[in-house]
Amino acid sequence: MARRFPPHVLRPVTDLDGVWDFAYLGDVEPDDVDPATLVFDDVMAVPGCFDATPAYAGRRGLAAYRTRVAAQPGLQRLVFEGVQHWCRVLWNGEPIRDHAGGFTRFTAETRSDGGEAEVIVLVDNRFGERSPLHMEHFDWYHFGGISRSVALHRLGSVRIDALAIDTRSVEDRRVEVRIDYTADAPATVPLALSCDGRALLAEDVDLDTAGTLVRTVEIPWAAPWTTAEPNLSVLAAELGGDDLRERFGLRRIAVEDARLTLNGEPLTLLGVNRHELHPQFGHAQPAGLLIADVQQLKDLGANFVRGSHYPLDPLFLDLCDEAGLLVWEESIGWQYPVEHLTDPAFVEAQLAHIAEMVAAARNHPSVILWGVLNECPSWSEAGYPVYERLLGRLRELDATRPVTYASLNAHDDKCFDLVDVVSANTYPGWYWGDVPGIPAELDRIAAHVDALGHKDKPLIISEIGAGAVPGWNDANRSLWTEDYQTDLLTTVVDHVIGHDRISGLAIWVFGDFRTTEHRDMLLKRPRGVNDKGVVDEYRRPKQSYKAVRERFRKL
Ligand code: ADA
Repeated sequence: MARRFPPHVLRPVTDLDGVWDFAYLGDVEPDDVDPATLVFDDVMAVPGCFDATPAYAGRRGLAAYRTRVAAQPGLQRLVFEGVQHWCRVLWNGEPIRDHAGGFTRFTAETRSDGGEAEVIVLVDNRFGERSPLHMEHFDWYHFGGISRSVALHRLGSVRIDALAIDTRSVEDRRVEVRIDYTADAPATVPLALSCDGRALLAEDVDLDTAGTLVRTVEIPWAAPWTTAEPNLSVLAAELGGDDLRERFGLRRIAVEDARLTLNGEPLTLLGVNRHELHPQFGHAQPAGLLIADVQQLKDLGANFVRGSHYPLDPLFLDLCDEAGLLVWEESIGWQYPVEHLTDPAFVEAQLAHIAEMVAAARNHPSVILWGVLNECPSWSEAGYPVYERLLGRLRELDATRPVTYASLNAHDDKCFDLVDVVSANTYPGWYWGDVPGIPAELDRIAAHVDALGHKDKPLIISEIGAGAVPGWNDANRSLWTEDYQTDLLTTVVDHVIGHDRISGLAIWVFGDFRTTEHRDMLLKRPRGVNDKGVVDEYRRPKQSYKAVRERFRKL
């Protein structure tokens, strides 16, 4: 997998990315598949999305991927960084794991006697009960496939399952290190911590069959992580012959006087929402594309990116760490109806998904905010307990970052008391109202939030924008032209920059992207594309890009 540091040096890991055997099965239930009779008559890229290739464009159904691996005797762990959006993993024909939900890392484990093994992954991109997190009406195209990297880890008798590094004091260069482990049997084994190649600690520890080791260490040479100087360190843990490395930055994110602060300095967040979609690759994001996106975000003068509306590619977060970009990382969601939001099966699936999101992203200094449930029923009494549960879970998993969600309509929202940061999506000048009315509407939102008693919470305009068909201009500067989009976005940016109450802006959206096949939505999306991007789906800048860039870069 493409990362910017090696997570393992001792543990044997085989990268399984490449070209796998492929069979499109279509309208077949996973339980009815006999792996012995599968005919693999095609090939597919891993990572990749099968329905982003011309041969399978538009297909919704079951697909089978196959590869062969060299196993060693003992415990084998397959690590999937993301599969869209339901899958069953089979090892030599035996199911070893089902997983629901795209965009997050999960593992599948089995014991092997060694030798060659066949790995089959049944991948389902249909909507329905098996995939409660994904719904057809969402405003993006749900591409299917093994969309992120896969690796095979060969495990010994002691395993480091997670390594969390939290800054405890920037001034004292102090971090807390937590190691989750499992072991075949209780044992006394050596533990060593090092950072940037320098030893920090070495001792013997008594292990149970599962547990967490917590140590606090000082790293005197580490400089703080800031947007201007994104200093990073790599911490390595070794335990009983196994190892895991994580990269982190010394930094403290907090809410002070209605602003988000980074190491005590107030932040003004200026940026964009960003989908991980591409016409040719679907949700799979080649490294070159991620690098190009980060280059463009920096060129735009953005310091902030909201990962709308699901957990982002781990390499993108690595690149944001290095570029000093600030990231809002959120769990999957898009206007779930109340009945769906309150369904216990959905809540359980969200809780599992949130845990996977936090596990994968918690050590990235660029991630400054956790979010949930974009534009869901935070206006309903019934929705309140679900927001409370999910936001509460985020806080339990990580007390070091503020939590938020993007509200569909700030004026009738009922859940703002549950967040640290209030975030409002709003489309004046597009779905309603006009461009000259935008400043008054933004002020009205700010006044309303204050009147509700949330004066002390930072306020972010988490979405605002207008559609622009690439290259479309006319003398009337009318809806769908690049001219209109430019007028709207410059009005927004000019009003938000220097605003005494609004300290964050995420323009909707960075790049154009394919929308759902749902007819109601297609009728509102020329070319089947949500074209509110400041660049098109191939990242070619529109007129608005230049205008926003001029303004963002002044800061
Ligand atoms: C909403 C939603 C976005 C997108 C946007 C739009 O605010 O959160 O995902 O659908 O509207 O383009 O209308």
